[in-house]
Amino acid sequence: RACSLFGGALVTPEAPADLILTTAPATAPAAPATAPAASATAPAATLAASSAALPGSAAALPGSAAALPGSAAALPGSAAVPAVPAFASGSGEGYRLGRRGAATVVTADGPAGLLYGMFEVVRRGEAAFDPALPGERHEPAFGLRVLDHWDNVDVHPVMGQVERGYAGGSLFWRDGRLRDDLTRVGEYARLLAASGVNAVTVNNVNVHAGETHLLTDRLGEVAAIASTLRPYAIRVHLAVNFAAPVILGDLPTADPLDERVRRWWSDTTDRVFATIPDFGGYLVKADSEGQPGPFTYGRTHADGAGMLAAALAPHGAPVRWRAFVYNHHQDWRDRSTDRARAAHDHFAPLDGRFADNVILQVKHGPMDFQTREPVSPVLFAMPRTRLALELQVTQEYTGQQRHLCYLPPMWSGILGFRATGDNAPTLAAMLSGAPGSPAAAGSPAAPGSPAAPGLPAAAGSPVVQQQPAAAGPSAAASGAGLGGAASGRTSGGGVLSAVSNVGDDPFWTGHPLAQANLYAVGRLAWRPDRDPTEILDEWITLTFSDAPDRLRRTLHTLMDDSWQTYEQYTAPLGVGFMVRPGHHYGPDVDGYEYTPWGTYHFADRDGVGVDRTVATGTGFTAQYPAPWSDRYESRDTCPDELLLFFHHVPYTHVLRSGVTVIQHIYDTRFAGARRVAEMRSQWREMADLVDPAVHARVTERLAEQLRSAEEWRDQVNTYFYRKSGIPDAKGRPIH
Ligand code: GCW
Repeated sequence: RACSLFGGALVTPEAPADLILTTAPATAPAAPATAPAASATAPAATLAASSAALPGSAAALPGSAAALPGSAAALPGSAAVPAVPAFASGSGEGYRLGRRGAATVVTADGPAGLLYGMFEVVRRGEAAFDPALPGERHEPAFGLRVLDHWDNVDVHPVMGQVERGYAGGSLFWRDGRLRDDLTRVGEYARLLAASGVNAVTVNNVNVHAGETHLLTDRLGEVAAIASTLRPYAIRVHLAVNFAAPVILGDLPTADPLDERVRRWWSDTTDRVFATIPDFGGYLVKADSEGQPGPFTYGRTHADGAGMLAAALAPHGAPVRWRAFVYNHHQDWRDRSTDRARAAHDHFAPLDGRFADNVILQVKHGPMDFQTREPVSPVLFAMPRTRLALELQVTQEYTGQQRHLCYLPPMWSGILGFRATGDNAPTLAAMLSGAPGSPAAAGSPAAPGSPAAPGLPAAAGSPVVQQQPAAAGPSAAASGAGLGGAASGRTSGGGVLSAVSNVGDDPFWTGHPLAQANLYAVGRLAWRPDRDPTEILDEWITLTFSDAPDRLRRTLHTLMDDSWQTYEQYTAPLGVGFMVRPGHHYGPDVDGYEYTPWGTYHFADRDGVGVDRTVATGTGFTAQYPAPWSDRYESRDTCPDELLLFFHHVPYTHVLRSGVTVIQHIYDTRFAGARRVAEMRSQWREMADLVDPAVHARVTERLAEQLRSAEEWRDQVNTYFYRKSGIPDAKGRPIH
């Protein structure tokens, strides 16, 4: 039961066609319709198709017999599916949904579109069979929608089987080898396809010894995963070790300009494609946190990425090269080094020097997946480079799936950010080439929007426009292949990547409600302008079949603002971190203050925050284009929720809300912890409406969230009271 989240029961067989799935315009007469089944537990009604009504579709449906529960009987001929359907990432995924005669018809651009169209029908349930159903075209905004697993093959002594994994072990690997039984991987594929994801990276970007071999002698294990994912139009990607030619190839060097090295990569890559013809591409973390890279040989990242791109180009596949490069041996005494600057300092000068099939993958913020960060300036600094946005679904810094934290409101603010002015294209539009992103015109959107509770939107700054466009993203956004024009911005497609939050936990994600984050990331990759609340509503419908209004309302109450609640009791006003070093769970205000990682808050007796201004600080604000460079530079225009990211201010600095920084710290810590206590009682009342196992797991997590929120509240408040000597104006207990 816990396994059937957003796929769910869907089919009743052996009826005439109410539903036609086709890859070509349905020219054959539709079969007579029957009334949709009115069963509440099988909302998708009858799913049936005769071969006469489905020109070409039977052969085209990818692995459907095995893949779609209950559909085998309904989809004749699917046994003839070729072993490797011709999926190009991002191609053939669009479809039109509408009525034809008495049937609902999905007319897909290709095999993958059939699959996505079918899931759309499942999502809509009865409504998909409404005779008045309007015709609609659907296409993904992002052509490559990939989940990166930080899964280790061998259990890592510190990080375990899954680095930053909070949902048990890996779905793929166990104790140093591929799992014998990949049934769960197949179910995962269905779950991902239902959300719209089309690629998975099967191993950690920190590529240790065991994972390094996946590229060569252990490639069979990757091929087995690829076969399991393939029926759901999901391709496999591999994180590779830059030093592989030395480790695996017995070469004395991994220098990207050395001919032997280049040949090794090219031969090795040819073998990968001979084994897995629809292999998706490589992912590389180089010269970062101890991983090897081109710097060892005095080469640039463009050289390093170019070598892999050359090996992949004949196969039409990309290398995703991560921009997460910074000095992790920083000296806290050296105030001139600023980790936030690092990615831009390293990569912006290389704009225009990356090969066509290199995709530079950029974390959404300049630091590291904090609860609140501005959008990374790298995303606006490289017009001649294909860029991917990297989000983190796994909740490393947002409560580790013990805390309830629905992340799409954060992602929505990022995707809707307009860097170059209030009427400029959104980030999503820039990256995907899709013109239709949040609000074509109107109020500005800002990173870090919406404003945190207690903080009004800054004048002339952060209000996210989240109203969905009337139709899906335009045809220009249809995912083109990856081998085309130099810029992902103009060729259409684009890449949205996200670090997965899934493991072998029976609920997939540890916290059962964290499944909503996984679902939403796929949905936002199709339509970045969708309202997070609406996506949550969709997830509730699919997950809690028959959800009565009381449950639906409570889930919204618990989840809609849970990211802001988390922010309220953790690090204030965008300053970040303050977590326990190493595992990153729970409060430790000075935990990183004197470490080499470059993650400081600089609190002293007078004030707190990092001065990143041009005038007196590290100059980071200048990495943004106008007008945001100016807005961030000035305390008066910097959005309050990011104030301490950009400025060091006195505790008595008055925020737009009218309260001082110190009073804001106290007020929001108390409010956040209080809110968690309410959440716990609200959930308790759902006991009769939810599966007991799910209810029990969420109850246990909320108890821990409350304990932890109170710990955060008390440590942060006490710390700042001791530093500032300024008491809480409301006289509440501070220790
Ligand atoms: O946030 C940091 C994590 C590391 C991770 C790294 C990265 C996979 O703490 O565990 O390594 O980011 O993104 O490469």
